[in-house]
Amino acid sequence: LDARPVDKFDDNDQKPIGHGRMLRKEDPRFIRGLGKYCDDIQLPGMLHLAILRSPVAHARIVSVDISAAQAHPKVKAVITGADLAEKGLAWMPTLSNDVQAVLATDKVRFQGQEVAFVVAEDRYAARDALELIDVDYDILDPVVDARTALSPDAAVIRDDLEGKTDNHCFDWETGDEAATEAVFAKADVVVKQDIVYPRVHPAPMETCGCVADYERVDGKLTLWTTSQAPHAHRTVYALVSGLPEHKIRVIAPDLGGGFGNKVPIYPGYVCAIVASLVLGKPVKWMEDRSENLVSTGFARDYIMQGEIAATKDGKILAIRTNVLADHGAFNGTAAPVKYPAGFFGVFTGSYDLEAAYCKMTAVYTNKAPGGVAYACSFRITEAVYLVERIVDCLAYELEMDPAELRLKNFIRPEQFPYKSKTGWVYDSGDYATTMRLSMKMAGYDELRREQAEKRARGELMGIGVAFFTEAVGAGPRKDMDILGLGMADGCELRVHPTGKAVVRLSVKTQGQGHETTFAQIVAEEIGIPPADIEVVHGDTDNTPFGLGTYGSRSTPVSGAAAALVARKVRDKARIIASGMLEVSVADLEWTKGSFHVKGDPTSAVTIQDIAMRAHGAGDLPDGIEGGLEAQICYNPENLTYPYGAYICVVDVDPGTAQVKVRRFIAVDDCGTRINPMIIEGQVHGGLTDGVGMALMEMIAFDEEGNCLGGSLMDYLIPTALEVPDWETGFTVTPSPHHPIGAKGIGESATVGSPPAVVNAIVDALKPYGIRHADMPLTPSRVWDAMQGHPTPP
Ligand code: PCD
Repeated sequence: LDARPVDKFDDNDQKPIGHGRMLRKEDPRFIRGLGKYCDDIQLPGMLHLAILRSPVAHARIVSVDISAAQAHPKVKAVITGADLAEKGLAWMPTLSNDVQAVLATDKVRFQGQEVAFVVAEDRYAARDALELIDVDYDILDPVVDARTALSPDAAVIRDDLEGKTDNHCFDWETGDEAATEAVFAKADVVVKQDIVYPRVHPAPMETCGCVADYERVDGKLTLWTTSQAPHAHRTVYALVSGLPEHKIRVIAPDLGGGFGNKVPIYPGYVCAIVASLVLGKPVKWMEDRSENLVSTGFARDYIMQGEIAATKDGKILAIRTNVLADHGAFNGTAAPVKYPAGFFGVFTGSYDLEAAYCKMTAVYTNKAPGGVAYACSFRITEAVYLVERIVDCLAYELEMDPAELRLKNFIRPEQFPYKSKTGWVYDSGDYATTMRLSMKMAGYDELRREQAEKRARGELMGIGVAFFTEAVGAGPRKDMDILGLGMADGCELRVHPTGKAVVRLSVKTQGQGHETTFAQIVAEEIGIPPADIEVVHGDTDNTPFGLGTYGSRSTPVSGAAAALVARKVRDKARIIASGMLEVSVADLEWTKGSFHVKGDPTSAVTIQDIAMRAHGAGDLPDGIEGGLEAQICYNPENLTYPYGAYICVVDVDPGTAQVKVRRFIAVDDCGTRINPMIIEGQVHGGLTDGVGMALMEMIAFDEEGNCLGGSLMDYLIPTALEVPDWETGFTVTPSPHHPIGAKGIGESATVGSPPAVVNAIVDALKPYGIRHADMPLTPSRVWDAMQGHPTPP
């Protein structure tokens, strides 16, 4: 392993970007178990924190008796909501300008809510002591179903908010209601369908946790934490705690997956900080699996009604939707402030429409807070599911082939940049080419013939088509901020005297390979091999400010920053080279890794020569300071709009209603591809996620508000057994405004695959006259659908 070449850049034919199989720089440590995660942090004198959680969904807290827990010999502190309230720390802001209880004071509002915490000498003692705390709860009626949350007799969950008399959270709309109504009125065909995207959970392999270490002498707080956005978290801690920001260092070490779960600030982090401040000792808090599933950011939970209007020959005219959004007990959505429904506005999909309108109502319920963008650039997953399902419903009613229907309605290449009817400016695309490639790879016509034969024999084979467009790469900062922090990202590049470099990022990899791909981007621009470029990330003391990794924004925003900072260094290198070669700057030509005098390739200086010169003795050209480094902050001009065409083939067993995903063809277009192997891995992971959501994942609740998905025995996530060998392909349509033309890819497959799988299952069930069934399509749900029973709410 040690001898393994990290990359083959020495081979001069290989370009750092797009290099076929460049291996990941981080993998030698990961595959040998040498990654360093939060729970690996061990500090002298470190104490352990455990959280007491509410067993019920809705109750008034009558009393909390901690005396027995305090008496436990290994316990150092027991803290309740009342203790935090005294210090003004019982409530904290959420990322969407709501407030959330750090520890409950008045009421508990969801099962699993934080009620008190214990700090002890070891993890076991801390957990044991939780059992010694006696809480008297006065049980209240829980509000579990979003559909009845606004009924006048529903208990009011958020009576902590002044003047609150119902469970209304917010209203939101986009598009043109009247124009849409007019188009619907003249349409030949209108199809309406209720569609639910159930509550699911990101469930990363590593749960959330932290180690807080407050040094009383120098007043410095170091927080090792599972954070996808270390800089933003640091600022929030500074604002809330009053600790000076330069005295807070947030370190996100290796993360065992994030998937949006590690974007919010959870009460546990705040508890650990408080504990370290109070005790003057390092304090570790790590969730267990159930705590993660029951209490941390969920995703989706949208109850949607979709309507589509078309001509009888299949020209789609308009889409309209009404959404009821379940936000749980506190609005913990992580989305840019101006977008309470995230980027749901892209529900018009990849189609050229005359009009569109969405009306949304969000409600509070007695469920865990969240609304995180689980592999979904802020609610795009829901939007894509809605449009791709409703388009299939239209195909069903018109008896048209779903691929043909899509091809007929795509935004055409010459229409880009395309402004959608809800105001989004799609940067570039050639949808029909990507769709046709996926059909070719699938052998689409042959599949349809096979299906017809099987249907004649009573076999249930389904072919599902989905085409998606995402909007990823938040900023631009004029439109987008989180808690007032503009969505731009910094990048710093230093080239050392010997020509090795360090690039410092504001984004934070969670497994997707930034240590490799950002080195590739810089290598492409300044010609230093990727192996000679160290990528530093996840430490606020050692990286420039920026808003972090989620919504597939690292490549669109920080990737652009990395390219531009490298160009800035190259510009300086050019001036130094002109001094070295004693020619004017205009007479120099750049070939990968060196400058030479035009027309004389032998008179070259390499970037390494220039680096030594920049740091060496003697004069530099006028006005040039020593050193070879630069820093920038990149504010994206627009989002990037990756897209893809997915085709799924399923077989449904008519006797057991079990679904087998037999084939899955995914053709993605993320513009310029930096590392094809990593992209393939991202797509494989996302497709697996999508199959999981379509077939088995759901965080459900019983009528008392008990979470039924609190373990991996109950919340089923897919394994290699449930998924086929993926068949992937790609087209390349660069983003016109990104310096290297790259778009995001990390979430594409999770966004695009659920509708492909569901469309395939519904297609298989066509002989039963079924037009729609709700996820997750477990055997029992498919069976019910086959018996003509609608999906239960
Ligand atoms: N790339 C390339 N090329 C292109 C693009 C991209 O190569 N064109 C690559 C890069 O570099 C990186 C990846 O790929 O590495 C990705 O990217 P992006 O798309 O940019 O993204 P990011 O930002 O980086 O990341 C993020 C994402 C998300 S968002 C999610 S969910 C998930 C994904 O990522 N997560 C994860 N993936 C993954 N993987 C892993 N392994 N892990 C994890 O955790 Mo959210 O919002 O958070 O929900």
